[in-house]
Amino acid sequence: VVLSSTRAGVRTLTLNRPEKLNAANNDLILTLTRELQAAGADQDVRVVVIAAAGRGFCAGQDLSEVAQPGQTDFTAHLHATYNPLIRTIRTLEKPVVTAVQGVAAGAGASLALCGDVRLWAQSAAMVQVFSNIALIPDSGSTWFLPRLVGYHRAFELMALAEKVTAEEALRVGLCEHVYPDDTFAADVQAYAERLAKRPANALKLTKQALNAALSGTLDAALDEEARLQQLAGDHWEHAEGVAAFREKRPADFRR
Ligand code: LHQ
Repeated sequence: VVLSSTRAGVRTLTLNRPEKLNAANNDLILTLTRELQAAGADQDVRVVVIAAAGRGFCAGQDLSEVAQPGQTDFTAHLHATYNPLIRTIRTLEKPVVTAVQGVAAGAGASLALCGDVRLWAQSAAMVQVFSNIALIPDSGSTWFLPRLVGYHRAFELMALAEKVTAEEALRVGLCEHVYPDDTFAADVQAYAERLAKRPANALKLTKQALNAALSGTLDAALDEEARLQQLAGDHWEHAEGVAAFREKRPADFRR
């Protein structure tokens, strides 16, 4: 259900249930979570890409595998599957790129949004589809979306389940770049390789600082910066960056 490959420090995890637009069943969610944890622990992996096979990115919960309405323990299901997945991505000590090449719906939209970098193909789209089946957005969408587009656009997208095109996504900040469909995989790999050449320890601490800052006060963020800056400054990467600057050469952070 999830394919894994590694090239030039980039681990690509590909959702692989294309006939169902990569709708998420337990197997897919738990396998992806395990693969992310393995990538986090692998010294050779500097960047993780979550990609998808076929014409959809992820259609959210596989609706053919949920129990009859009224008989599902949604709270337990979220705690056991989607919530650990989203937490794993947000706490992974490496950049996670979500490469969205088709429709990202429901929990699949949440997954698309929660990457550190979000790259979309021209034909990609996001739908906060939950209200179509009279559920509420989950898997982090209620946290991410209003921070990206503001409360009101988030509410409208959630209430009406309208498709957001790649053009709008780029304009409003739901993704960082949009690439042509036919070169998408190569463009994603090239972007991820650029990221893989950056200082891994500094990016790890940057992710940690940003995550803390997003849910804290300015005072707390200033304190956290001061704490984490020590960890960055004491690392060999900092010495290499400064030496490279003085010697007027590119820094080599890949050790
Ligand atoms: C699917 C699905 C799907 C199964 C397309 N399941 N087969 C968390 C906790 C617990 C429970 C509930 O949920 C959650 C969080 C959630 O994610 S709730 C939201 C669940 N997802 C949806 O409601 C999305 C349902 N799908 C759609 O609205 C459309 O399929 C989208 C907008 C994703 C794509 O539309 P199209 O491009 O027109 O494709 P399609 O509808 O023709 O789908 C292609 C095939 O994929 C089709 O199968 P078939 O055998 O007819 O070819 C669909 O049945 C299947 N599929 N989504 N979630």
